[in-house]
Amino acid sequence: AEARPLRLFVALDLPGDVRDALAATGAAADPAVWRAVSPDSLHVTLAFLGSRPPEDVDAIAPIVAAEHHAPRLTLGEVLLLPPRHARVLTVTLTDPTGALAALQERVAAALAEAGVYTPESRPFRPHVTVARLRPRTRPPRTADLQLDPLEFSATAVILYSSRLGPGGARYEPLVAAALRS
Ligand code: 3AM
Repeated sequence: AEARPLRLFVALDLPGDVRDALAATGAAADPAVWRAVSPDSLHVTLAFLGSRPPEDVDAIAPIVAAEHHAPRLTLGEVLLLPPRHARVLTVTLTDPTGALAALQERVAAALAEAGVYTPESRPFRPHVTVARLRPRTRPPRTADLQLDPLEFSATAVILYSSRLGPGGARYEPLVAAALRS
C-alpha cells in the first residue's frame, strides 16, 4: 500500500525566552475569543508545502540543513490576520538586516527547484501565530495587547509535519538544522 501523504511546512525555530514572551501574549488575549497556541507549537512559517508524499522528505532535508547563519530579529507588533476578517492573532517580526527575507527566498527557491513547493505570489511577511479565533466567534477589530520589543537570534530551521486533530493541529519535527548566531 502507498504511504499516506504528509502535510509539510518549513519554519524557523525561536529561543525559549521568546517563545515564553509570545505564549504570554497569546494567553493575554481574551480567552472567550482566542485560543492561545501552546509554547512548543510557536514558529515562523517560511514555506507551507501542503500535502506531499513521504518520499519528499529526503529531497527537503538537505535544503533545511543548508542554512547556517541565524537571522537577528526583533518582535514587532501584535497584528490580526487577515486584516478585515481576522482568524489569527499574530506577532510580526522585524528583520532589520534583511537576513530573514534572504533566507526565506533561498529556501523557497530551493524547494521550488526540487519540485516540492509552489512559491506564493503574496509577499513574505514574517510573523508568529500566537492565538487562533475560536470557532463561531466574531473577530474583533483590534487586539489591544502590549509587547516587549525583544531582540533575538533564530535558533534552527525545521521541517514539520502537521497532523490535524480534534484539539487543533499538532506539529512533529521531521528534520531540524541548528543555526549559528
Ligand atoms: O503558523 P502560521 O500562521 O505562520 O496558517 C498555517 C500556518 O501558518 C499555514 O502554514 C502554517 C502551518 O500550518 N498554512 C496552512 N495552510 C496553508 C495554505 N494552504 C498555509 N499557508 C499557505 N497556504
